[in-house]
This record gives sequence, C-alpha cells and structure tokens, in this order.
Amino acid sequence: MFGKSINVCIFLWILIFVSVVLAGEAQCRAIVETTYTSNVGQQIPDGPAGGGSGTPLLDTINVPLGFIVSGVEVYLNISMVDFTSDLIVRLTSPGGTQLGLAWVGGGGIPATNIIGWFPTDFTPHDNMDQWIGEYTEGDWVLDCRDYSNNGIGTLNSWQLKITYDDSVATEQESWGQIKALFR
Ligand SMILES: [Ca+2]
Repeated sequence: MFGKSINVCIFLWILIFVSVVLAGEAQCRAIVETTYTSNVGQQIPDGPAGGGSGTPLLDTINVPLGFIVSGVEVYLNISMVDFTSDLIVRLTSPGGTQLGLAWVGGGGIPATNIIGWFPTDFTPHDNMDQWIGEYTEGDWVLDCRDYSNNGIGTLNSWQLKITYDDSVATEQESWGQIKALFR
C-alpha cells in the first residue's frame, strides 16, 4: 500500500519533470524578428548632367547574430521634394546578394519622399525572398545613387528587419547564441 503511493509519487514527479522540459523546449524554438536602425542624415549626391550614376552614398548595418534568414524587410526614410525616380537604392547582404529596392524610373514609389517599408508599403525592384536561407551575420550595405541632375534626396535613416528561427544556429555560432537556445 505504502509502496504503491511512492510509485505514484515518483510517476507524478517524472510527469512534472517531462512537462517542464517540454514547455522549455517549446519556448526556446521561436521565429524571432530583430530590427536594426541607422540614422544617417546625409544627402545622396546629385546625379551628373547627361545621365549616369552620381557618387554613391553607402551605409552599413552590422548584424551580430549568426542565424539563417527567413525574411527581410527594409524601411527607407528618404526626403526628396521631387524626382525620387532619379534614385536607385540597393541592399547587399553579408553573403554578397545585392537586390534593388527603389529603382530609377519610379514604379510604385511616391514622387515626393520615400518613407515606408519594402516590400510591405512599396514593391521592391527585386524579389527580397532571394535573401532567405542566407546567414544573418555581417555587414548589410545600403547603396543609394542618383542618376539625374536636379532633385536631391536625403537619406535620413533606414531600418533592417530580419526574421529568423533562433533555434537554428549556424556554424558561426558563438557561446552567446548557444545560450539563446536555452533561455
Ligand atoms: Ca537628382
């Protein structure tokens, strides 16, 4: 009789232990979104008369997390009174994949100011899903160029929102990321 209740007690403790472990396991597997901001506040040099690319304005956001990209969104805040269609804005991933966001000639971008998210508010020139499966870690470089004189824009700021599964660390993992798996 006494032995039976000890067995039940042990069984209950095992059940509680397994539940806690499984709950912890569920919590540490999550799709995570991290947003980085760069406050640039610089003019994009005007394009030359007669066409061709103006001097590029480059800006880098360094992502220290080593995971696999499952989605990317980019927020641009560019002030420009007119002729946003002069601009080409591209972003290059740490893996070297360069994709066009805003593109010379307009196409879904307001004539005055480019303030909003690609691809939510504005349709990007290239399909941003091409970054899916690459590593998050490293330099993401924004390249803004003006291809026509008159009409000058200012890159006030930009944001990079990266989505990843934080249970899938890459081989570039560090102790910090291993800890993230057990939090
Ligand atoms: Ca211009």
